[in-house]
Amino acid sequence: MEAGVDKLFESLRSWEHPAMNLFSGEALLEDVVKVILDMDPGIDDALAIILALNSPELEILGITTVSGNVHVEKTSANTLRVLEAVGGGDIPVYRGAERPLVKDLVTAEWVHGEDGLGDAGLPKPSRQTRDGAVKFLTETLMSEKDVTVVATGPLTNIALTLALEPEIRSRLGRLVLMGGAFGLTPYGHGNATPVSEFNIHVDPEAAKIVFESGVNPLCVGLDITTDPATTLKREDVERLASAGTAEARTAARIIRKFVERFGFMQLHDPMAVAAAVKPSLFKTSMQHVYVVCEGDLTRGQTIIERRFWVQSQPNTEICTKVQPQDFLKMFFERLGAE
Ligand SMILES: [Ca+2]
Repeated sequence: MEAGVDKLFESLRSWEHPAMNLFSGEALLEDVVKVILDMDPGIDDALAIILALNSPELEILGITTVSGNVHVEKTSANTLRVLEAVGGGDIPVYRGAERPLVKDLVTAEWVHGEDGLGDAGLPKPSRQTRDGAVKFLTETLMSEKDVTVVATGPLTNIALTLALEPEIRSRLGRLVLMGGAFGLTPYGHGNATPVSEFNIHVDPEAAKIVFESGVNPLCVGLDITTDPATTLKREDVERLASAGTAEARTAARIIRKFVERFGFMQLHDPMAVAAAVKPSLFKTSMQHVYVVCEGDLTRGQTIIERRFWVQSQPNTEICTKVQPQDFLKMFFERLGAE
């Protein structure tokens, strides 16, 4: 019987029309998307790693780290700690930018804990990260076509990569980023300042380079990630903790203190992974985005062009809606907490 199934898959794979999708929305094996995750774990980055590892639609080529929620020394160690907790220990991790391009680093221990992983006491990693995140990004994106990059931290590594090797702009499959607050929904206001989202706020010059690069990023911003319908609640921590998988238990451990304190947990970074896995869950809008680099309150603000008389090319695809139930169903299922 199994041999028969294998044969069927073999014949499907050899079909001449690779875009043919026989499983209504589910990826065929040849549709597997090669991804690099660029991140600053970070509680929600940790959940994004776990979701990505358990998404058969994605092949993770490597993870690059950056300073953001905490210093890159910690975000690098945290990436390894999460990978080792959920069986992803063989994925290469490359340490990236220590500080933003121009500004001084701003971190968020008050949100993510002193260790950046919710002070959950996850064991120290048994291996080291490798140096050279930007080198890894550049070499991989130049040697492999159509790789998707999912960036869920400040965009320092990505900006450096695009600046070093402009040809990557046309070779990149897709840049999906968690970042920005665009005012396109009632939730699209800031979290680092009243108008700025944290990732863009930390390194606005890098974000400006990325938004103006012509790669047309797909932005999963606060407009959808802070919609209360998509957040985890107190009871969800127990649901994860009591599930039988290492993935769910690790997630529960990492988010527990945050949820006890705030009463909820927004799934910013996992939603960016979901957008790479299943774009059909999202509605989007093409807009021209300006990034503000100056001002205590306005640094990192992402403003969309709304004046009809201004001729501007859209440079960004912004998510304006996610199906909350479908997204949460995917999240829980893939962590093994159905
Ligand atoms: Ca992050």
